[in-house]
Amino acid sequence: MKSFVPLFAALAMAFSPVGNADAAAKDSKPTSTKSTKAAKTAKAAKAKAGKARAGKKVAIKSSRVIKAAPAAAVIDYDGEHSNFLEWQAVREFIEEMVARHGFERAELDALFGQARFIDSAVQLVKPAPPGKPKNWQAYRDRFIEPIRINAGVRFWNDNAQALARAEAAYGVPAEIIVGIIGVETIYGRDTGKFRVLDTLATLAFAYPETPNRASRMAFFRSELANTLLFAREHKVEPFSLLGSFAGAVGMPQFMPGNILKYGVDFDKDGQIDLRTSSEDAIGSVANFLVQHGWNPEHRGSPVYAADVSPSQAWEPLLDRGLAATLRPEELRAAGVTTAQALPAERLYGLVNLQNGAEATEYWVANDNFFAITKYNRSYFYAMSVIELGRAVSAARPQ
Ligand SMILES: [Ca+2]
Repeated sequence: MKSFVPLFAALAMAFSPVGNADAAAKDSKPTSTKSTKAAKTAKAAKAKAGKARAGKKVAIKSSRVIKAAPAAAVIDYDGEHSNFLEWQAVREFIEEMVARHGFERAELDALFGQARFIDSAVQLVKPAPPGKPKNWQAYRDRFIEPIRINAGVRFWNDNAQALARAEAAYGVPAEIIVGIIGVETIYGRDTGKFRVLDTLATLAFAYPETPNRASRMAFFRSELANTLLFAREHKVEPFSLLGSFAGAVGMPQFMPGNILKYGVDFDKDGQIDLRTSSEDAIGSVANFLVQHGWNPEHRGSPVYAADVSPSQAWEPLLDRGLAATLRPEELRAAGVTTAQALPAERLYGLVNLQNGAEATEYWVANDNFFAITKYNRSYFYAMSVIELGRAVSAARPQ
């Protein structure tokens, strides 16, 4: 979390965490609902292997696929039936939900009796193999492209009123909200088809062997609890919640804990519905950003193109965490210059965007850039959001 390098690993997986996410959610959030299809390669055999690795006591009735459930047409039935109720850790989880939150044991038994093991989720959370050098331009090209821009123009036109209302209420410009929802799910086109309960149960109790396994399992276990709490509080059938392989829900890909904390019923129909209500998605994204440091008083671009001196005196200013901590004079003294003058009395961060074999780009970023990185802990992500929002804005008829 401190170092930046791992941030990019998350990106590589494309699994956009919203996930937004708080620290823990990061690598999980991701944007990667998109890769669910690709991930489907993992089948029953691998599922068994995965479970064995996870060292769980599993009673798998392998490949007994259960048909059914209401929204069958949209649900991803990649999962196989796995009797979660026979897993010790699941029993403990249920007891905790009963003791701590007053759930009915029988009700939770019934839910977990129907949950499926989603092997593709296990495969997708594995660390990406060490790959090619980071390349901002290549990453950027995936998001700043005509299909996404055109969908963004439609989304903006269809939701101009809600976007203006969010801007007035939270001080977050339409351009940024449009950038986030576009990068996350192409404006709701790609929100994920997994039942959130299935993927979270799988990742909470059978996370693959990775160095951070314990903390990731704890994170998904808490998101599983959040899912049950959210469903109860908002009177939603828990299996009706659909999301990415990591449990991120709806147009803005919020993890359930973030829906509880930052979700907004912006269309005031009594429900927080991030999957089908654009207004709720818009209000929730704006609220999330404000709660994570978006400063409405910082008008204008969150980033300034920068040049760095050959002296390398600026190197120690890199990787200072996801926060603006540097005064303009510190940047200048270290050889960082911007064509546009930096508003004084504010703090900034130095951002480097690597371009493979090509020259690295440098930017000076303010609080608002770093607020976007709280949504997904990556410079590439935040810059894509800004650039997509700009491109959509420029493409709209004035
Ligand atoms: Ca609503």
